[in-house]
Amino acid sequence: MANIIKQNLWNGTQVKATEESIYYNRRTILKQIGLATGALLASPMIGFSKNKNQDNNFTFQGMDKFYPAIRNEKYVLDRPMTEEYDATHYNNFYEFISPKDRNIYNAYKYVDPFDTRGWRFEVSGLANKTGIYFLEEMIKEFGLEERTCRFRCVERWSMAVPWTGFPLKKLIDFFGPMNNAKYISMTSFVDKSQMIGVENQDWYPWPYHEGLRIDEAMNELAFIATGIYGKPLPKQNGAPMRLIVPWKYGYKNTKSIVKLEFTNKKPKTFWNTLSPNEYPFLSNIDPDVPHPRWSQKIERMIPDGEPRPTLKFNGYGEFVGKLYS
Ligand SMILES: Nc1nc2c(c(=O)[nH]1)N[C@H]1C(S)=C(S)[C@@H](COP(=O)(O)O)O[C@H]1N2
Ligand SMILES: [Mo]
Repeated sequence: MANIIKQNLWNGTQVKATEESIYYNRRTILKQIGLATGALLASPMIGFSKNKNQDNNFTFQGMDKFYPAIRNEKYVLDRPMTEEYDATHYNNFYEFISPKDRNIYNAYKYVDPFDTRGWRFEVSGLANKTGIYFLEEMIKEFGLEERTCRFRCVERWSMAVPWTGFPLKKLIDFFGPMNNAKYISMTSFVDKSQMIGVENQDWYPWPYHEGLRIDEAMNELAFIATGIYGKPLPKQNGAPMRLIVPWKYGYKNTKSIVKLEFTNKKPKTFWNTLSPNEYPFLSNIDPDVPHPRWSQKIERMIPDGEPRPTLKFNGYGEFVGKLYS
């Protein structure tokens, strides 16, 4: 059993690594050839040319009235913002890997059946308030702000984007965890009939799940994103609510959350279950701690693969360093 899981994890990683380089190459090629070679552009590469009018698969879920939100200027970037097209098409979302192309970065093509309207999530465990809540009600309760953030995947690609949402701390304070709540776990939506990757990849421990220590979750940087680029999240980016913890590797950033639980036990996590040595619970970004199969010293900016030195805590040490001293 362990072998089967391992086998598939490695396959999955290969798919990711391959598609990552294909993405960069397509963009580089497109730049080099410009628009001169019509024949080539009629190939699938056309999907990666910039078309500002393109329907970006946004799902307004009746919540567009909350956007855009005012930007919180406290959180500044040290690099150019990633283009909206790239951040909303170069995604990691295993629930939407299709057996038709096995391409992790084609998630946006397969999200249509995913119904995110009228979103509710369940809060359970060691808290004063528990139950099922409408996201829309929570947005009214907490309000929305925009924040620009660096975001880095363990596979080394990185981007810099404006998220819209509310601090996770507001949500935690609302539910009032008890003193013995030491962790919070987060679980993603799962449904075979809406998610082609779930239907076809039964070796993964669905639903996707992750967790944080409560003190991490209460840090001002931990954020529930409901939007990106001043609009509600497209489905492929984790609509309609996902976690953003920018000092941790991308896989901690649970998408399409339907359940939060306050616990006194360290929650299991999806990737840690699959490969414990590669995906530890904390997973703080650190150039000096290599992944067992690659160095983390350098990251590559989407879309052109421009290298940058990895920063400890992704450059957010002034906010989160004290959590780990
Ligand atoms: N439910 C779910 N959440 C997920 C993932 C996933 O496959 N399923 N992938 C994670 C990984 S590995 C990364 S890098 C980020 C990618 O977020 P993005 O597509 O918005 O850039 O989502 C994370 N959250
Ligand atoms: Mo990732």
